[in-house]
Amino acid sequence: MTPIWRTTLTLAGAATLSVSIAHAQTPDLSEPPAIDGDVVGDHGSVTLRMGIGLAETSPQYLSSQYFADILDQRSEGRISVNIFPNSQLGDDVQMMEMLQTGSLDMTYPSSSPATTYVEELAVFDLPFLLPTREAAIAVLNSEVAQSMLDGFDGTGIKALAFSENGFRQLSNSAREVASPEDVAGLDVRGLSVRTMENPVHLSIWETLGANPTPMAFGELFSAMEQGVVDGQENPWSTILTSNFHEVQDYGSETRHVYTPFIKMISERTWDRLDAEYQELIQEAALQAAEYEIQLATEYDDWSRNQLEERGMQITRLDDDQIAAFQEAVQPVYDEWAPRIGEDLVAEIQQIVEDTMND
Ligand code: TK8
Repeated sequence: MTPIWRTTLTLAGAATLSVSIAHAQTPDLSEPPAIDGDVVGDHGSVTLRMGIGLAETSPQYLSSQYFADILDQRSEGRISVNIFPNSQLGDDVQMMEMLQTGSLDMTYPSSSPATTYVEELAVFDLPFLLPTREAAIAVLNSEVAQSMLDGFDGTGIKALAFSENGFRQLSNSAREVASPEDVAGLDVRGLSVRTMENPVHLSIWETLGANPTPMAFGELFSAMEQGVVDGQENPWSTILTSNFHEVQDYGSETRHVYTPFIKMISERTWDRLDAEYQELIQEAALQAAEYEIQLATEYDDWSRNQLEERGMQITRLDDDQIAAFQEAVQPVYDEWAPRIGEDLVAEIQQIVEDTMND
């Protein structure tokens, strides 16, 4: 499945020539870690249906395959996972609701739309809170993060593990963006930007003078293609593996938010499983999350370079330019930090600081 770029060259006085340029579909990726650990006892056959938002080339999908492989091998084929990519079963919000009713077993949404279940997760939506991947991972591994996962208890959803979606970058089809003023558009209208279904994200883009529209991820490509919105923000790997460059000319390396993914299972499904199967699924979720972070890391800059190669104009922002964005979104902190909890924000900031001082 090599993606092919078809370019039509018209040679003077000659027939039209169609040239295909093959692009690598993935970077050089680490092999998944060897699967070890005992085979679990026979507690019957189980098939888990798992819906995800992203495409088959994404770290989200590739790590989900690894998750499925661990369960397959360590149960001698008794636990199988069917992965449904590309939001084909629904978007993040819908799939979480399906977990609650038991009509879907597993999903892997961003934390942002999950704030309706666990409000504290909104701390991840605060702009420029997590400056480096190292800091982000330290937060994901912290006790305070674990208590957010525990916060799902009783919602009908069991949250198994955090993983990485990644640093979000702005893309759009209207103009180059290097400053908050470019977002707001001084002489022209502000950019219309699709956001995740999350109030902090709405607030970020409103504050920057954009015209934000919350929308399901699965509807985004055609919304951009039809010009319903000018742009969106997601990690480079998502922009690439979702082919957004086909409908987006400009990218800006804003890194304005780092959002995690959360691997989830329906409590109805969970409660039906034997304890030994539960333990295996929990362990596999953590191993797959770790592998995904590695894949996402390998994808990140590579994806940006691929996008550039495929014709997207990418604007890299220097420290001063990032600082200008940071300053512009300060009102988002003033509004949201008290609502999310000043103590929680301070606790996360402390973890970040500790990683910077190491
Ligand atoms: C995929 C989503 C997506 C997220 C978004 O299901 O909605 O923009 O970043 O990747 O979780």
